[in-house]
Amino acid sequence: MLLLQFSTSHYCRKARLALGYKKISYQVSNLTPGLHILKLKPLTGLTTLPVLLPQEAGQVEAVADSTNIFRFLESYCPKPALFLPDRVQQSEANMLEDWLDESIGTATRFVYYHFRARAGRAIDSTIFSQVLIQVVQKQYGITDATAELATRRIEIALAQLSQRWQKSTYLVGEVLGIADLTAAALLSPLALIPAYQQQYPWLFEQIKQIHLVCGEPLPPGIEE
Ligand SMILES: N[C@@H](CCC(=O)N[C@@H](CS)C(=O)NCC(=O)O)C(=O)O
Repeated sequence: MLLLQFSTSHYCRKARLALGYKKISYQVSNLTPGLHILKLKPLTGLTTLPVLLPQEAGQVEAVADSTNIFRFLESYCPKPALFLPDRVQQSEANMLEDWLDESIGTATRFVYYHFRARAGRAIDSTIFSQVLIQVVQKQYGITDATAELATRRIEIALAQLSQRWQKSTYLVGEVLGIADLTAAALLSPLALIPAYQQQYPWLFEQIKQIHLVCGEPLPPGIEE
């Protein structure tokens, strides 16, 4: 299998966690932001990464979107399961996964790039990195005001996740599932922001444990 990705994308990390959890061997191809559209549009009709190419007879050519990649991997390799056998619990996990994907992953992007362009500039102050950050900020409309709204959304999300994770180790049910992997990947960029490290140590411990279970290298800002 081949995973088309941006190496630093938290949505691509989400797909890698699932591949790792299921111990599926795969290779990655890192696309260049901007030029990625030339490859993706004809392949999937979308412009976003990750995209998984199963590269096997009898399988689809390409699976676009991290949520679809979860579904594909579950049917391709059912064990270990990422979907819960209880339908009600899985429905709750689906809802959490969608909320994390559509709302919280985006909010993390806003807070992270806003930080990287200002107080976190020293993380990588090269012209290339700073130009890329400016392009991302323009593309998504990241400003002081929109980053502030995103910060509030993350606060609400972390209150919800802390209740669930502290109650039972997993967000839904008694085993690791799609909601856990999604939260671990999509909140991981916050590890580079000192204020989050100070206020939410349990979050980064949980992200670390999930990465270890999945055999995925730890995100920047989280140490062994
Ligand atoms: N809902 C999508 C979101 C993926 C996404 O936003 N990917 C970003 C990288 S983090 C991307 O490819 N952006 C490039 C673009 O929109 O052209 C998923 O879960 O796969």
